[in-house]
Amino acid sequence: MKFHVLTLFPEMIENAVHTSITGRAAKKGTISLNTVNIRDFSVNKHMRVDDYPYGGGAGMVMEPEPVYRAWKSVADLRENNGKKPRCIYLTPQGKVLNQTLVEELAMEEELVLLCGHYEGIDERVLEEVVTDYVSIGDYVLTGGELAACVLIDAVSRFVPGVLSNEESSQFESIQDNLLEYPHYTRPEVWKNRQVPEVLLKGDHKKIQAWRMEKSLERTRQRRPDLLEKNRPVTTAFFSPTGGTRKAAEIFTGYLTQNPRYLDLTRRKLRKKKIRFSSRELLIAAAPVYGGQLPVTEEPLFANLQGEGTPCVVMAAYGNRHYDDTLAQMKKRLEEQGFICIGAIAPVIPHIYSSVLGKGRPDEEDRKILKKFAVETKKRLEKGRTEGFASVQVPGNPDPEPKQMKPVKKTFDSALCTNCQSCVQKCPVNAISQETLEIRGDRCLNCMCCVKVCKAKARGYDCSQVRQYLETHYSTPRKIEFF
Ligand code: 6GU
Repeated sequence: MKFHVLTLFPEMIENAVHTSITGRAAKKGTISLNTVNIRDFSVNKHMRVDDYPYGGGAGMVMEPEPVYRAWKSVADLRENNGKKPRCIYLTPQGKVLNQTLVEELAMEEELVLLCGHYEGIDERVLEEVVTDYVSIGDYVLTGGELAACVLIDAVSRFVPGVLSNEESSQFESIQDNLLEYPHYTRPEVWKNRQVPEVLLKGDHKKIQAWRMEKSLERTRQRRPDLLEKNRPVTTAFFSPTGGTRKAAEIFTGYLTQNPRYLDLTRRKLRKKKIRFSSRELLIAAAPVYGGQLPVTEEPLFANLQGEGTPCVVMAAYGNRHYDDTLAQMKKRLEEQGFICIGAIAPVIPHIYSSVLGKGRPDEEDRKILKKFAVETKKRLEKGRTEGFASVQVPGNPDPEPKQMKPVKKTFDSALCTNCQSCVQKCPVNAISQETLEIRGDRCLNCMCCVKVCKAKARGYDCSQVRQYLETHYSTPRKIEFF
């Protein structure tokens, strides 16, 4: 990440950024700082950069030309991809910086920060170069430099490689609008104060529960306003072979530290009615089968009931296409009280081919999933004040059910140990407990049984479909989101 700072006091920025963790990151080259002294671009023989305000009044105003030339010197430095660099003017009149904005800014490759002084900067140059107005809180500083340092520090923490593993594995509670739990180190007793008992024993589950409880208690006491913004996230997924689950987990991990997972691959959980309040968020994830939602006896997600609850739908597919799946999911969930605020179609390994979707989601996919997570957080924040907006998704919400050619399954009874794994794991209860035969009318051809069979007694032959798919759909597709 490159930070360019346009300022009258470069040493103020240099000193702050070249210290501590950001200093270490700058040394390593993970971040870089380029300060530009606006005074170097003065158009006045006395090197002045300010003048009296038109209309009179107290204070001086920074002239437009030096600021413009300073900005131009940076803009011209960039490899010109035709894009104006994102340029942030630090001002108490800006959007108040929060963690979502910090994360969003951390995804940029370069940022230009403009620091004002005196009464401000001539409005016309702001209109010309500024893309974002940012404040760091509701109080007034003497200039934008300290605010720029705060922004650089907060953004740098999100740049990969700036924090060590230890530093970044810290419980990022602010991400969920919760405050951190209290911390303790040796000695066990200090000034007659004991370290809480639970932390001294090694029960990790109990420790985690205690920390969560303290986080909540503390937020309730100190920052009740944050608690209102806290939104519990549930990810409900159907994933017979694990591909959808993986994509859903990656995305969910970018959204929250404390997700709840509902594995709807399990028949029992599809029957259980689950209600969501308007203060929650649902992520619903399913694989694409022949361009549509898989058809199960208890329809997928039919047991979930919202109450104006925002939801994000995810249709994971094996590099052919998601066709009508997102539209189907959106319709189904909106009929059940959810508002679909976003939709995404990640590419996962195809169940019938080891070539299609191989290695997906990859590094590039993770970037897109993260970008969509930040976008989702923005939509949630906006929805809190303005109400949630239902997103448009492509596809037919009511397609004719597709008759898919069944894949030929093989079963080698000589290898079978009758462990019943396939019977129990089959998402649609299509395998007979006694005969181990597959009921063709129920089978989804999801290949779960093949995957869970440790004895390798189950296999399948889909060479025809596979060849067709690999001939037509092997060019890797990019994740789309809406
Ligand atoms: Cl960004 N600038 C100044 N001058 N004062 C501030 C601020 C910024 N944010 C809060 N107060």
